[in-house]
Amino acid sequence: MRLSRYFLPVLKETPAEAQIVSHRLMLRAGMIKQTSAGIYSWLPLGFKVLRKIENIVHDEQIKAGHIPMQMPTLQTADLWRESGRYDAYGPEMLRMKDRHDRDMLFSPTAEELFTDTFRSYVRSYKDLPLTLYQIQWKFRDEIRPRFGVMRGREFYMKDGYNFDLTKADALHAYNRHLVSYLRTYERMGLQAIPMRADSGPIGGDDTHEFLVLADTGESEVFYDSQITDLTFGDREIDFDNKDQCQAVLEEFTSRYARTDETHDAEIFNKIPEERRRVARGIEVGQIFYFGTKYSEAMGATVQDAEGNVVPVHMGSHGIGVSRLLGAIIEASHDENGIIWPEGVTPFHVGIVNLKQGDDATDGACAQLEAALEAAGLEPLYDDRKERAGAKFATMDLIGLPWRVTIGPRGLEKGVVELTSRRTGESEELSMDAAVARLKEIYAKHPDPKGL
Ligand code: 5CA
Repeated sequence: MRLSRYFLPVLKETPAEAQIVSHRLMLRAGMIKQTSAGIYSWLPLGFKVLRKIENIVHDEQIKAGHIPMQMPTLQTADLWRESGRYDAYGPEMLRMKDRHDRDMLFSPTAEELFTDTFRSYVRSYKDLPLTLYQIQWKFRDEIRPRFGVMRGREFYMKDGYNFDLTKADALHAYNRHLVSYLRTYERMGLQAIPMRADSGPIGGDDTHEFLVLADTGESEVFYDSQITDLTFGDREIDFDNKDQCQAVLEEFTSRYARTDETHDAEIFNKIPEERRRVARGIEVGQIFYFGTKYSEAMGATVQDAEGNVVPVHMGSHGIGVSRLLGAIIEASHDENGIIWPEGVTPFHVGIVNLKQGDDATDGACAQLEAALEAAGLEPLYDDRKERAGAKFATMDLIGLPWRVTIGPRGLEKGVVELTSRRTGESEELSMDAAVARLKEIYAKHPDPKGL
């Protein structure tokens, strides 16, 4: 992509309405545009990151054995009356009527619709276990939408629903989700800590929220500092192996980590004082086990091996896909702009031409662009007739993790300059060596396949 042909409406001024850095940077970098309170247009750069994040979520869900599908955003109120949530949900649910005066709503979550789909087709325990999921727009008429995509009214969520014969099987599904979420967040360069939480309107007793530590987070969290030493890393996991998944759950919940909703000062104070942490966090996901709450209310049953008709055990599992952009930026930025982790960057590398219009530098930039593309990488080439300083400022703002700068002086020596956005360190090397280095870096962060 060439910047002269792209649509990247960066802002010079810092937007006054944005209170936190991720919101400011997403507006300034031309990633999103507010269209009304808590509702955003996703401009090309923001859309590109959103898609990458979505595709990582798909990759990891599919690896865990979960099956993607898509539900409508508009649903009939009748389904929600069956579960009792139509009246219980309150003003966060956006309700509307169609032309026949039928009550409709914009889905804030989809337990009812997935349970209805299940009961329409599945009759036998032999078809279990089953986990279906979607990545779809949700609407919650939040009383205080704020912080950009962090607390939107319309937001993009992955929501998954497991259907199992027994509680033990459903808890294995819970653990599978926990493992797949740890992998998902790490692939995005994030540490998200599972913390015991409250289940709210979804219901059930077992629930963990995944929190990214950040001063601007909306949740107060209490944890033992040893929990932050844990990483999932590149270990192998067999998602069908109950013991393996249970062991990961036990490991990642072996230290005190709770949100304020479930915080217990008595237990917390038993941790050695130097390890006690009170901080803030951004909730980027939540997993629930709620047993037969929906299956009993809605008649989602199967025949077991003895021929008894029994309600299935269920849970639901969410990832805040659009919120993740904000969380990643909160965790990874500096005073000049965003610093994308390699796993989610919208373009792999920026090319800055220091002397636009000069045949030799223009030619070298085009050559590098072609070589990077041939290596399977996606460069963003700043080919505008701008000062070098303005080009660097744009690159720093939009946060591509690597930049190659090409100018006449370097070309005389046969070198280009490769700069890391994170460290600011530069190195001069031949064009071929720069391509080889970038290829090597991104071999560790393959682009998600997605669906
Ligand atoms: N049905 C369950 C699991 S699929 C559910 O709705 N869970 S949830 O309410 O916890 O939402 C899942 C995730 O969506 C949250 O962890 C959070 O990351 C994200 N989320 C929730 N509300 C918003 C919002 N207003 N704006 C942006 N993201 C949100």
